[in-house]
Amino acid sequence: MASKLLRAVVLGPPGSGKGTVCERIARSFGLQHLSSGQFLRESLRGGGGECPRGRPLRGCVAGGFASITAAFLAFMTAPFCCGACTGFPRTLGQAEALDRICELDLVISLNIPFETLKDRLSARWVHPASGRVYNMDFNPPHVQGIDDLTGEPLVQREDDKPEAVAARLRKYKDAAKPVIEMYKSRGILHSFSGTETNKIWPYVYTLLSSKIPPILSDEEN
Ligand code: G5P
Ligand code: MG
Repeated sequence: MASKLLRAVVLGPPGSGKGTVCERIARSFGLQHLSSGQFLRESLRGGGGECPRGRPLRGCVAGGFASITAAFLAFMTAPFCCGACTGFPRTLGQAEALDRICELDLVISLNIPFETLKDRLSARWVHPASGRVYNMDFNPPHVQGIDDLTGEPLVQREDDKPEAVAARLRKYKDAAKPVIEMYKSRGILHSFSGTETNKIWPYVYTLLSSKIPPILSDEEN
């Protein structure tokens, strides 16, 4: 049976780099990255995504979970599914539901200026099947418009259009405030501000390293 390693969540507005940071955490510390946004997109597309240890994400939907909360609680509490999570919890209700059954070790909150978010999201391209994320400035694919690993086409997310981004940000601010306050009062909230993931990352890495031994150095990401 797998032992408990660490349960962390990464919070932040759309485009703040939750997915990017969480991928680095997953690689550097041998954890799983669970993304509720990717989970929802997979579910809408009819499945196909797999969590890194081979359990189909769509199984949660097919398995009769009534909501994303129910599905994520099942993932977060399964012994094989310890890891770092982005996008969940997103509301106080979700945070309280998670709280009732699972103790988080730490919460990372990313604070990135709005102008930076808009620029990043307008340059983001994704590989829908895997959720791999590119950015034309930050981490471009080897061939423009093509996924590095599969050779399949990349697409832009519908909700990355400027008008959708502004609405998502407003929604995030309202929903996230009480969640952040709750974790702050617990003393497990760690906030990072800046405009560049590469500058934030070494601090995140150092924080995580104080809780769990890394398997890669921070430069290896
Ligand atoms: P998602 O998918 O969770 P969001 O809006 O929370 O969506 P998003 O857009 O996926 O978050 P991110 O993961 O924070 O953003 O950011 P990212 O993809 O890592 O980075 C953004 C871009 O910037 C990328 O192109 C990346 O390469 C680039 N980048 C990173 N760092 C840098 C840098 O330093 N410099 C530059 N130039 N670029 C950089 O959720 C989607 C929707 O699903 C629903 C909601 O409706 C949500 O809006 N949902 C839920 N609904 C209910 N309950 C839940 N728990 C839900 N979870 C999701
Ligand atoms: Mg994301």
